[in-house]
Amino acid sequence: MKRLLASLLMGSALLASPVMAEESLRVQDPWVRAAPPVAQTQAGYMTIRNPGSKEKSLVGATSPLFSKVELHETIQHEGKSQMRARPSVAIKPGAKIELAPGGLHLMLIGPHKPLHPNDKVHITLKFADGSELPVTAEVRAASGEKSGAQTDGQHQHGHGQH
Ligand SMILES: [Cu+2]
Repeated sequence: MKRLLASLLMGSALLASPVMAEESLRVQDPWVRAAPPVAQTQAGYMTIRNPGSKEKSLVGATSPLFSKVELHETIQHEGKSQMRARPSVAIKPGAKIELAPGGLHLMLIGPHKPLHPNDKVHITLKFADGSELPVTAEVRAASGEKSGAQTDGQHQHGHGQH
């Protein structure tokens, strides 16, 4: 986790662009689920906190490794799990949104190359106010989920649960 924070901080220092009002947003634990090479979509997950005083609205994302990125939500409809696109997701001041298996996620569409566990995926989050936030996600096997609905808690990680 220390290493992750360090790289996030470095990332924002390198990107000293004019539009940095979104610096107040904090992204935690960004990861992309590994998929078989034939898969045309992969899901991206993370937690985004807004410690600022203004609501932020996530409206999309891009990645150089994928043709397109959409904002999706998995919902239960008549007993079946379905995905639907979301045009935006609001993050209220002092609140957070969780992109996690079984709920909100980034749908990464059309991979330009196969990705393997531990690969890094650069993703740029886009907000309604025109600001952008660069994120580096790590590719993990599905079994590498830390807090997903499909794990049973038997995985041990050095940094405690919050
Ligand atoms: Cu999806």
